Amino acid sequence: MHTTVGIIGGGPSGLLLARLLHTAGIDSVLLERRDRAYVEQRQRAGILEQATVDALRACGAGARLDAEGMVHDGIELRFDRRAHRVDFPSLADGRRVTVYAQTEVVKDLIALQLAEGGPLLFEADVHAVEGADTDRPLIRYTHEGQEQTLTCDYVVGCDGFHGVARNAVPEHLRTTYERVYPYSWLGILADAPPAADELIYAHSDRGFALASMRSPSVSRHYLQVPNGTDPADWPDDRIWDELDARFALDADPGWRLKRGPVTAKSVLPMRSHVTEPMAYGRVLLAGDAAHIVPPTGAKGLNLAAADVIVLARALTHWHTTGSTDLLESYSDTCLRRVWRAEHFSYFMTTTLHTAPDQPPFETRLQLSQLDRIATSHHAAAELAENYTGLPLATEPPA
Ligand code: RFL
Ligand code: PHB
Repeated sequence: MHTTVGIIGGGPSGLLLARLLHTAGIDSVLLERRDRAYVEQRQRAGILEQATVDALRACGAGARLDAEGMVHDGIELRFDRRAHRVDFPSLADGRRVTVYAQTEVVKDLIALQLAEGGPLLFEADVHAVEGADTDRPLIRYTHEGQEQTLTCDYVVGCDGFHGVARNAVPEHLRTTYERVYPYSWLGILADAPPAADELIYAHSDRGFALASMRSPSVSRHYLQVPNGTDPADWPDDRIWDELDARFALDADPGWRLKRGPVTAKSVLPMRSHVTEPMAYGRVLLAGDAAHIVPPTGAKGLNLAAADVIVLARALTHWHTTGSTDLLESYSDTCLRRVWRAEHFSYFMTTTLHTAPDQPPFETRLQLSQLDRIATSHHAAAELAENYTGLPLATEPPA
């Protein structure tokens, strides 16, 4: 089998790329190792930047997003037992974010691609990418018990952090930057109305907490926990009590989260990771395959979308003009934005979490920084601009 663009991985980056290419009249084959139900149920991110929303609309996946997505104009920061709201439109040039779960984005993109796109194969496990430095790179995969090969003009690795495509960049040309954090998140889904109209990020002397949502009747909350935490050690009542303690406000001592049945519970470790470059020959990497951020800045899914928006433009330019200019600058163009999001995610994470054995000096610095955001237009604007998403660069740095 041959295709123009072979896409490995059916997460948000692979699915959105397949749709953007389809819209541009470029054929692709998408290979996903898991089954459809697994991919559609994986609980992950929830915040979409405007550029992500625009790309989903442009490729025909906007209907349910527009009907069910919740547009948010800000977030609340709680620290030192007080609350401060960061207003996005007034600080960041009218920008807002949309709360719409990754699970729903993935469901919408899969339904569209199966209805009117190129082949999307589930349970197609890729084990090798060969010939990156030739005109005909090749993907080897197993599907329905058979060994298969797919030759391509270009291969895009959208296969996440544990994927195989990254190995197509020769080791001596690859640089990896990484930071692992000394804490994890315990995340829950609950059949309970959200805590407030907007998300609440809390710094407390008991650690970080985040109150998010999936719909007017479903909440998604997170607690900082030690690495290696077993969710079984956290019965529902313990989770709710701890969330309430971390969100406590002196000015409103009766404030409590709305409780309800907990329907999912999991622990996720936190990591920052960048692999450079994001391309070698005719193999290009996008999304978590090339970079990971800790989720505190809500950037992972949006960075994945930004990569494939830039990549779809570059592939379309090549397909219509024969010029590989934009493909050659793809890695540099993306990495500039990736590093900004890496810094913002690191900043949000290290400002809001309390490390084990954190010296009191550092806690005072965190509180000083949060107070600065609450009192300085410039400091708040810096947060708002990064949170709502910086403009998509179309050119590499000069
Ligand atoms: P994904 O979503 O990991 O998709 C990669 C896909 O590739 C498939 N795959 C293969 N397919 C074929 N052959 C192989 N050899 C393959 N190897 C892998 C996988 O099955 C999978 O379907 O990457 P993508 O598309 O780049 O999208 C990135 C986002 O998913 C990710 O950045 C965010 O979800 C990050 N993230 C979160 N971000 C937030 O902003 N808020 C969150 O609460 C949040 N929670 C999370 C997360 C990431 C997690 N991971 C990756 C462990 C929770 C988790 C658990
Ligand atoms: C989520 O709703 O899952 C979510 C929201 C904001 C974050 C991380 C996760 O920073």
